[in-house]
Amino acid sequence: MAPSVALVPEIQEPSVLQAKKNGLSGNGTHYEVSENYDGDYRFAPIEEAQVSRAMIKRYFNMMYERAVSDVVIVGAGSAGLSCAYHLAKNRPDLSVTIIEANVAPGGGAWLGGQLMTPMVVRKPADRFLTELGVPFEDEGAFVVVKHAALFTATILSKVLALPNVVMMNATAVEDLIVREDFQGRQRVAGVVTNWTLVALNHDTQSCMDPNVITAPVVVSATGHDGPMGAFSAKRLVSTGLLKELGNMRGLDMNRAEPAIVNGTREVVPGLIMTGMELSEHDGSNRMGPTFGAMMASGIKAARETIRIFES
Ligand code: 48N
Repeated sequence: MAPSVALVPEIQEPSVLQAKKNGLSGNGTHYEVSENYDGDYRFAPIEEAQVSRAMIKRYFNMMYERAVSDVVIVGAGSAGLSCAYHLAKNRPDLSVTIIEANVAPGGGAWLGGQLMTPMVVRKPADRFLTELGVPFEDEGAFVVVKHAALFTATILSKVLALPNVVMMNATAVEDLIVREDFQGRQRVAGVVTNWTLVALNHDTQSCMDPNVITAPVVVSATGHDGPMGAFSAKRLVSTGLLKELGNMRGLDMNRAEPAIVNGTREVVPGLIMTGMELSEHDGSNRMGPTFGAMMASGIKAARETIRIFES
């Protein structure tokens, strides 16, 4: 007979925790909060363990649930966030999991060019700014958002407010799950993750094994620079799924932006590539400090993802 699995007894909150959950102070008396900024600001009482448990319960439940996701988006820069927004808004039934290596998502979209803050977006990509409610100044063929962070903070807040989106920042994708599909083709079927600080220290500690998230579609938006730029494109080469990197070409705004948007596609079965990572994969030009192609490429990646789920 299979040994009965002793259920972990429900954690008994110390009575003082229960008391505080019920709006009582530790000694059972009711507490008062006060918003008196003249020296008598009072918070509701709390036990430190309540804070730990509030975080742990939510984060690890999310990790447990998203171990199987519908779509994983690697990289929360302007392309990845534009993809997440369009995808999660148009397909609220899909679980969208964003993996971002930096503590701060946003990639290169916190600044315009050469650390200057205004963000240039060429028409027709200004329509996405209007959809998001990001104000801009109209200069004719292009528009200017007064601070790049206004775009990034706005789209980030809207993406994270969508119920079917979760984001794991400070978390790196350090490999791809690649399986043979029923047609005998090599297919990307998810990602291999680790805390970024761990991923950056594999040569200082041995055997810090990763975690995995499976998904039928992975959208890679890892950009062209930074400590892990063009991650998936490089991994496709090292696993033999791509013969060689195209390597990003010199700056040519008029060639670069349409090439990135029109080139956004499923580069291998199960992996859609978007944004500046595509310039490294395809060998297309860079566009420098103009961001409309990132937004439009992200939207196209979302449309390609939806097409896969609807095919
Ligand atoms: O902003 P980026 O780098 O990438 P995109 O493609 O969203 O936007 C690119 C854009 O900012 C430009 O480079 C502009 C248009 N300039 C062009 C030019 O000619 O110079 O965002 C990529 C994100 C970053 O936040 C990284 O931290 C993250 O991806 N990332 C990863 N996250 C998880 N796992 C990884 N392995 C990984 N690698 C990168």
